[in-house]
Amino acid sequence: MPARSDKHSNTTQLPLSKDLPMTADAILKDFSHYFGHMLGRRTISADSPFLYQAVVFAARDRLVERWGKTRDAMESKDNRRVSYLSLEFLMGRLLRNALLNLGIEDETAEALNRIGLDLEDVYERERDAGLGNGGLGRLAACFLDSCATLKLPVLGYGIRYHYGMFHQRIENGHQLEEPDSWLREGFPWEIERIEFTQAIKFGGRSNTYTDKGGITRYQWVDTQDVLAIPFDVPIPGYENDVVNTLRLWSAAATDGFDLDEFNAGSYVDAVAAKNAAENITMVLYPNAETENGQELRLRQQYFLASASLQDTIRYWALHHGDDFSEFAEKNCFQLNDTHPAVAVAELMRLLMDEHGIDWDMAWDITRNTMAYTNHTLLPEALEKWPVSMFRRLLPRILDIIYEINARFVAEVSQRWPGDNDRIRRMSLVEEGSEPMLRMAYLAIVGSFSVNGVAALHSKLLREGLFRDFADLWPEKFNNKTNGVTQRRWLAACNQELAALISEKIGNGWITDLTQLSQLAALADDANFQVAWREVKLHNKQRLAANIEAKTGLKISTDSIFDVQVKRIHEYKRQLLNLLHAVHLYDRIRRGEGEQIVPRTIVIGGKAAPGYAMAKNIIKCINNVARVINSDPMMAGKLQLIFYPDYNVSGMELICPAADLSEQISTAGKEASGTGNMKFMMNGALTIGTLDGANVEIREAVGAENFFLFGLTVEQIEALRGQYDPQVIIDADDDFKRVMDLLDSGHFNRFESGLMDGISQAIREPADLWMTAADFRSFVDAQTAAAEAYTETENWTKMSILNTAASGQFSTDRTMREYNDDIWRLLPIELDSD
Ligand code: 26Q
Repeated sequence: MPARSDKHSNTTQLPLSKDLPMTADAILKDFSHYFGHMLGRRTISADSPFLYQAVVFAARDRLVERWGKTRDAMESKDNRRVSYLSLEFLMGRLLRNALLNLGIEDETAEALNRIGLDLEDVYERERDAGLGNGGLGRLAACFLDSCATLKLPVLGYGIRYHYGMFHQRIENGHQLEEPDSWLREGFPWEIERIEFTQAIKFGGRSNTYTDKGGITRYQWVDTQDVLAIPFDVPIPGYENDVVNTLRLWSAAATDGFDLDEFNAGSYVDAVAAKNAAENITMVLYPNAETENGQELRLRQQYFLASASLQDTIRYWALHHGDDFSEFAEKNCFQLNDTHPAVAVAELMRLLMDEHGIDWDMAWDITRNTMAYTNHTLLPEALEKWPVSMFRRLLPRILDIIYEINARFVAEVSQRWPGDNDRIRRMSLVEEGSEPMLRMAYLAIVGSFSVNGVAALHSKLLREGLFRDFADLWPEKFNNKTNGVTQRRWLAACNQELAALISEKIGNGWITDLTQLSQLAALADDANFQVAWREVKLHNKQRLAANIEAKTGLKISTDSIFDVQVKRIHEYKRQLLNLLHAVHLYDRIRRGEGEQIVPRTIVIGGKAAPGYAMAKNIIKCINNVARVINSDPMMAGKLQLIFYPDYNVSGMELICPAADLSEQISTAGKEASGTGNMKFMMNGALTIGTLDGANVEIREAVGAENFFLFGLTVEQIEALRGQYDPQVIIDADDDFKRVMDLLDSGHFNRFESGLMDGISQAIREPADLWMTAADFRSFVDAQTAAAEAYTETENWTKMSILNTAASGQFSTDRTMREYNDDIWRLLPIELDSD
């Protein structure tokens, strides 16, 4: 390859040697080199972390070659690119996915086989990269996989937290949080790029001066700077030689960090103070949507936004110097919720203060590059920051937000003269004793696109939460229904089903999931049904073994696997699921055991450490589980399992094994859901409300293949104010018995008062989640599901039809829609194409 140079930089490139072969021989040779020479180990024992690391290095070499070629292809074209800004990337394990996408899973397994090792054991050695809380973070990870597969030039920007999502341990039924030191044995996928380090400003004050041309300019001075060091993770596309990048920023103190200021005390204290800087990327906030206002969290947000924007501008300057006239045509920043929304003001600052651009042009550029995705309908979850905190931490950014707001308010009053109420509602600053900045409004005002994540959610955003803004700028608002990547969520995690499907319809579905619709023609085929059931049984056996290893409980694979796994939150209504479990327990105890279809209820998920009600729900589930699982009357009929430390790897075992997927949130509260899609793809039937993407799932698969229950959004809203749960309970014998059992102390013999909180929550007329309102229709839908399960052939048919109808829930489709409507990117063209 010829050395290449650039207009604004004088770099040349090291020519790469010949491509590494993708054979078992070559992989074994590289593995041996890394294990023996680089890591300096001789003893091969199955549980050594170095084995795993050496396998990764052998795979990474092959990724690095393709990575370089992808970068060359992008740089030679100067095409438009997208930066996906997200505080969370919930990647999980990377090895199986990388080998699958590189097309060398068999070769690697063969190489390891020759030295008596099992690739599956090596996979198990990898720790989850748990850099996210749940849906929003996992969505970002699925997006990266699909963008690389579609060859879209999308760069993920995130934070390299030292501690990811906490590990959940259950002790006496309580959740205990343990730190996730996922980096302790190293993260062999990453490459540190110290050459792209950026300095991030905090504190200080904003200062004006007059430049040579007599123009007033602003400077942010006397700051305490923190360094942002990027670590790159390769993101391979599926068998297409594209490797995209996830760039994760890590904080470090500057060399001269504050030594002057702290020298007054002592040198050792001053050096210790460096810790404060490095704290920024220490830990992922494991928050519930509603916990807000922590200063360190705001530092994280600004740190990510500033580092990523500076990195983009650094790259821009390589090719364009200080000419920003085409910047907006060539760049787009997708904001994953409001978490990085401060980027709107930071881009303004960089363009004006550091590159001398005037307000109007800077604003034009900003508004044409930023796009915002909303992920919540809960009004209390909208991010707000105290103005006072901004003034202290980010004074120059606050100036800019005030100026954006002044101009925006002028625009609103021109459109609706005298409508002061509207101005107060729409202002970026919420007035009050402690004035607050409304980050969602900043994101809307500063973006050219605002999208929701499911059809219903986007409609409710336009008509409810963001109605004033949709009146002003209807063209900004759009929907992009979420998806999941079928490479991880079917091909990799359910290899037996994947093989069965490919045997019948070929493997085109791996890159075109709509091809699964061809399975519908086989839904009645008796032989195919037998094979389909056999795969499900194997997956249930695999999960049963995993549950036994984790909890010591043996579960029956003949029973319906009825699964609800997701973060614990009142709106997701794990409590409703628990009420049903208690109802089944009560029916069996009152002698209806013969009529009960054997069922194993699995509930898993983490509670935010500060969310007392969610933690109490976990404790109550565990208490009820202990009573049910130790009652001989329940044997062979009913089991209740709390799955501890639910995470991405857990879901990879759970979703292939599920028969019934619980998607039971209060209508109008779950923005989309993505677990619902993973279950459907793997042949589970859904029991669910008309909420989030459930609506589209039901439309796709047909009402007859979906167990619908519960009030609609409209009915929920109509009921508010006159909701009386006690009347509902009193009118329903089954419900009354369930509540009596909860209140009697039956599940908390030596823990008096334990159930009071949840019992009161269910009886509370102001209960936002209206659990009692949906009890009866939920129980009826569960009965219908159980009956349907006993008709084995028809159940199998419905299961096949669910997989067959899941084609539209691929993130490949989602990414195409983002690209058609928002990003408008051209695919990367490799030399080999
Ligand atoms: C807030 C304040 C302080 C610190 C952290 C946070 C915080 C962190 C994570 C707030 C929200 C989140 C995560 C939200 C989330 O996962 N939302 C889910 O996004 C999915 C992808 O679009 C949807 O499918 C789910 O419906 C939605 O709940």
